[in-house]
Amino acid sequence: MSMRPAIFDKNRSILIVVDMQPDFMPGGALPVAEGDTLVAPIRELMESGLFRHLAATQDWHPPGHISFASSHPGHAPLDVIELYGHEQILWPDHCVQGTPNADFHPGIPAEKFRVIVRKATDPKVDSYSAFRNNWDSTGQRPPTGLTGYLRDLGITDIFLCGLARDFCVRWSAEDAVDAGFRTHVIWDLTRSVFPENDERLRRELEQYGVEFVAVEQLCR
Ligand code: VGL
Ligand code: ZN
Repeated sequence: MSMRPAIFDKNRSILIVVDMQPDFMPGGALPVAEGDTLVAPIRELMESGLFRHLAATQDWHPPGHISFASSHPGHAPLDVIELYGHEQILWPDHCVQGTPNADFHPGIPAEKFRVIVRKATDPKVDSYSAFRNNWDSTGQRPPTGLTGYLRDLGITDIFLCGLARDFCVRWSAEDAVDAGFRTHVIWDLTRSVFPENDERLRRELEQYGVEFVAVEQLCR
């Protein structure tokens, strides 16, 4: 069983709340089962005072984004195409910039975030991770700037929660490990688009060097 990190330095830790937007919740365009059940416990964690530093990501696509099935005639949501040499899942139109369902869920106290990364704003490139876009036409994964921001703050430990466990949380966690941060996923404060693959996902993240913690172990 995972435990609260032995050394939890409030000054060097940040909670990153990933994509807690209505489009990823039941009734939204790309609903994640039980996504809405995370709102109250994430709010509680944000208000607990355990974390001094709070950040968020927001999926923020321009209309007609390349990741939308609607931008690829003849394709349907969840089709997989090749884009710049990598697999791209095509999604329903979701989290379109400025639409109500792209806002933070009203139960998330967004005024507490000291930094908010709006991602997937490049019309031609998808972005799951808080740290880097997916691959672009030149084969690069351009950084969002968050790594440098967090290093400048003296952050050593990143705690991730939110949606979706198997996409934006996963990619953020792997990039955080690659950037040299100790990386913790608050597993019970995440949910997957494809929960049938959760066991394998957890094993793969563990192998990658991600640590897992349950919220009640943090807040006890
Ligand atoms: C996400 C699919 C497409 C996520 C965002 O937040 O995990 N998944 N865009
Ligand atoms: Zn998206």
